Amino acid sequence: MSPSEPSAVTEAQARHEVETLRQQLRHHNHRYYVLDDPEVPDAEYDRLFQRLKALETQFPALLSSDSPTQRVGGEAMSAFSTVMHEVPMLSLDNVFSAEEFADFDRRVRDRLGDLLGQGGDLFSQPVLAYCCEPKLDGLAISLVYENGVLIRGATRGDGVTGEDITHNVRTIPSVPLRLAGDALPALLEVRGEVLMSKKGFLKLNEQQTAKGEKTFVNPRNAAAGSLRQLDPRMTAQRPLEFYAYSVVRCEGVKLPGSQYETLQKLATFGFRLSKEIRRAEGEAEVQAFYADIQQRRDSLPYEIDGVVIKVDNVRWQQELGFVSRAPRWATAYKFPAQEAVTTIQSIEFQVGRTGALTPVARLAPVFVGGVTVSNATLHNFDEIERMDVRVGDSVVIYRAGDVIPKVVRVMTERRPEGTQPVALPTRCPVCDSEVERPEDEAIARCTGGLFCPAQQKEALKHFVSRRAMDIEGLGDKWIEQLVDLKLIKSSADLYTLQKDMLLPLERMGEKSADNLLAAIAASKNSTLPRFLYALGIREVGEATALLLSRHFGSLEKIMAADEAALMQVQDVGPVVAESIALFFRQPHNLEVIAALRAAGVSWPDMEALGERPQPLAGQTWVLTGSLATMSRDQAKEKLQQLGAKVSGSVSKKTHCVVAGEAAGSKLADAEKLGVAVMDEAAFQQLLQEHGL
Ligand code: D41
Repeated sequence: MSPSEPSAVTEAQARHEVETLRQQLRHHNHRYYVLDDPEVPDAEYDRLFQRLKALETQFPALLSSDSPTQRVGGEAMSAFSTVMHEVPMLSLDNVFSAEEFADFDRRVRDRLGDLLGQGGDLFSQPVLAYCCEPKLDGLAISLVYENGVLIRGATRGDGVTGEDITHNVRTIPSVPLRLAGDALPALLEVRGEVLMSKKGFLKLNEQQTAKGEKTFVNPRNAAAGSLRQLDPRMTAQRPLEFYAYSVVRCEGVKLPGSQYETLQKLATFGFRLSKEIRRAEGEAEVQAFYADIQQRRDSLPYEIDGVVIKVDNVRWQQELGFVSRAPRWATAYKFPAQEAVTTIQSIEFQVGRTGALTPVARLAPVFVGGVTVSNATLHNFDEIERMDVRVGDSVVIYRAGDVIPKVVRVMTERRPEGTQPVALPTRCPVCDSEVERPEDEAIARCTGGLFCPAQQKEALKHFVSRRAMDIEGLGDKWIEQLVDLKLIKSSADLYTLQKDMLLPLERMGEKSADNLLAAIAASKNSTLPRFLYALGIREVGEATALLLSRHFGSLEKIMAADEAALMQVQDVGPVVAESIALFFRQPHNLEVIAALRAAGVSWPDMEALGERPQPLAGQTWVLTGSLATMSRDQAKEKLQQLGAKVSGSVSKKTHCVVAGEAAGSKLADAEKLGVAVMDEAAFQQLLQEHGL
């Protein structure tokens, strides 16, 4: 049942439920707004809130002015002085589905009636223009400017009164202290969102860890905590940003009659706007905007929890007006929840490529962020100890895009009796070898090495992966079977596989067996950096493998290098050097390498490559669109051979962008920033000139 549907309860039952809901909501409000320490995810709060609202709609007699539905927000913090908002800061109603948004659109058009019809022709349905904005997940604030000078910043508070945080907002670099331009309003009040970018948040948490201080749960809490600092010097050190989204008072300058254009006007005053803001004609275009943003959500620089859709025409906004504290002309169109509460049914340990034991929580299935989730990672044993997660606990899990869901918090207040702390296994759950955990490390490992089937499987999956030996079609399922049937143990065994060994595998046909063998054979022609990366040496990722290859030129030289020699390589420090040297001291690894070479795995000599002049050294290049003559990875490899760094995004420091077919926003960025752009033909020519 959706929370807004009428339910079959009597008024007496409803009275009881309403009281309980109000108590719960007040409690959560206090935790959230006053203590800044929420106990439940927003989605659970929303659910309670929607239920209360539905009951109050069904039984208007139960409505009372002190209901949480009649007051959005919390109390002003006592340490800051309280300010009254000249124009109340409204809240937003929510819709959660395409149907609900279509209803909103229909309601608005019905209300506008004739007004909207004017100018449209007789046969077409009049469509309404909307200003579409991402719903930034930060804190709403209000800024007042007199004659172009910032005189006050205030939090939203309960919408009527907030806290005076002028000293703190002044430290936020994207808040203009003085408006730009020369035709300035005598008075301007701007509303917007203060937030912390995902990058800024990660960096802040790193610093907090380094200082031995408490880390923040998410960017929103970090922004709230930073804005609430009593000492503005503390706030100044936090990477806060301000994005403007509306004007409520403006005197002395005439503003455009459209929300979208008003925002553009704010940009000319020096305010920052989200780059995602668009104007949409009609409901269908809004739905497309929503779908597009939802799909790109994870790659945005900040967290958002939906979009905000506003009637673009300001005169019509006034016509539509407000209901209680929310405008009728705007709505938040929310994404499905990304956090949810569930219980832990068991905790298991998975063994990775290097033997690391990763604890995984098996969960009571729960719907979160659009999918049902029944597993979540707990990262490592330290994390278990830090959170004191136990089997039977209620936990908050979080899921971002395609990222593996993780347990973010244990609700110890709901812990059942008789639970036990989780113990680190003393033996590997896969091969029964001893588990070791060095004093100073968070990670516990199986000591079985490549005798452990779990480590064999993971090492093989890495070896065949696209950026390593790139054996197409040899997926995880085949590797699991091959190892379970003891047909292979190490990467070298792959090259001894015969068709009659493959055919008994589940779901393996003649054709797939032939294709697999062909792909394995093709992988024998490799490159030194790929081969080195494929070996799976701890601490040696793709970039390090490339640097090592360039520096030494041959596998023999790398194998012969001692730790001092290894540390001559760019980016190789003592930890990496030790790991490499250790790897090449293991007789087992030397045997596998010899067997691989005997099977015919080879690469062109890189000694010559090592001395290749690096005409693009010190330059940063960006690839965009698809190239007809090579894959993006191949193009990247070639650019790196010429000494260039290849980056994923365009900035002022980019030297050149190579634009293939269907190049998108990166090309636009390049043009905006005046960065050189090269097409595929020119790129080909450049490569040829340098013998590639
Ligand atoms: O990005 C946001 N979080 C956002 C919040 C936005 N883009 N626009 C908003 N517009 C409004 C109205 C329509 C009332 C001017 C809002 C909010 N309000 C809002 N933020 C917190 C409560 C209300």
